[in-house]
Amino acid sequence: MDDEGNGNLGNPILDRSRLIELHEKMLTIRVFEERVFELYGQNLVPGTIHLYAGEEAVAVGVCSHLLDDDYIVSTHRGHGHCIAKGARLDRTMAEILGRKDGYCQGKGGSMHIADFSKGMLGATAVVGAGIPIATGAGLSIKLRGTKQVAACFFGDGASNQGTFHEGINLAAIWRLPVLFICENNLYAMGTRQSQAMIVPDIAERARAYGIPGILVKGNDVLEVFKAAKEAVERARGGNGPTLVECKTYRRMGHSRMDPAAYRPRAEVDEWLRNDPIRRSKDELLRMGISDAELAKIEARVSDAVNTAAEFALNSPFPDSKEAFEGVYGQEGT
Ligand SMILES: Cc1ncc(C[n+]2csc(CCOP(=O)(O)OP(=O)(O)O)c2C)c(N)n1
Ligand SMILES: [Mg+2]
Repeated sequence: MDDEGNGNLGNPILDRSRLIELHEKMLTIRVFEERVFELYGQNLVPGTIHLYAGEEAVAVGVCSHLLDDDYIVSTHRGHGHCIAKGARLDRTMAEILGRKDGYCQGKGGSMHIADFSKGMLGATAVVGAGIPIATGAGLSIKLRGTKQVAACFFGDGASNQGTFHEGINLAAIWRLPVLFICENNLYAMGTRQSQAMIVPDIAERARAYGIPGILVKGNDVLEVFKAAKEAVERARGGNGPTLVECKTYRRMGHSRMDPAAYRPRAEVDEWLRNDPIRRSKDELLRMGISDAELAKIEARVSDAVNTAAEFALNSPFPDSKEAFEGVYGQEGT
């Protein structure tokens, strides 16, 4: 018997084939991010990058409940959100590399990817700016009377912005179908959460808006999956928003140039041991997956990322004549 009294090697939250899908998606994000890091080192990525490695269980656990016409709103750390929501790896990589075949014709780059065909409303470099956008998407859903939901990802730092209060308060009073997903990776750049707020758990703030707040281990994809299921069901059932706080950790510094020396070594080591992909792999092994099956997954992921990188590297840069196409401002203003 397992802890849950199941009497077999199944998992009470997810069956094996579904967990394999989630594991593969998380691994895809990890390998994709490792490739972005390499390409950045070769001077092939314009601007900077904020890698999602270490936080994969959050995007994957949430997006695995969403359909193509559900919405997500992302952040400056958004590659994982795009991939989890079903964006193509090749066009995502092309965008990061500033190439014409990218989702925004290479004009947005790492921090401004959008793919409306998959309900990915966009990333934003302005911390907290996505929260009212998700509330707006929720209002649009409610006015149109569909069963869609909108999920908004944001960090612990963003939860101290005024937009957090305004966005969640409005969603609460109008009972909008929004999931507010706080990715609490314990730092906003080099500022520890405890230097920026007194409450230890951001989920507690839900009480101020009269909505449910759920705190989960954000590196455990099963826990995130379970909490997101509850929040999606509440939203689709017309019962309003939920705040889900996922405690997680970035494997790297805040951005490519940050060595993250402000993080104590013991803390980093503990979180690296608690890696989300290591956890899902251990769970799959417990369920009886063979080494050969795991190797097949790894090979599939590696091929997919290689193909995406090749596509992006072969894509041309946009022509300077197109610089003002697809933007709101008039040329010369
Ligand atoms: C409004 C605004 N203020 C400050 C910044 C600079 N900045 C970029 S990322 C960041 C930290 C964000 O922390 P958090 O919301 O926890 O997200 P994380 O980077 O940890 O994923 C800051 C302060 C910004 N981009 N926008
Ligand atoms: Mg943070």
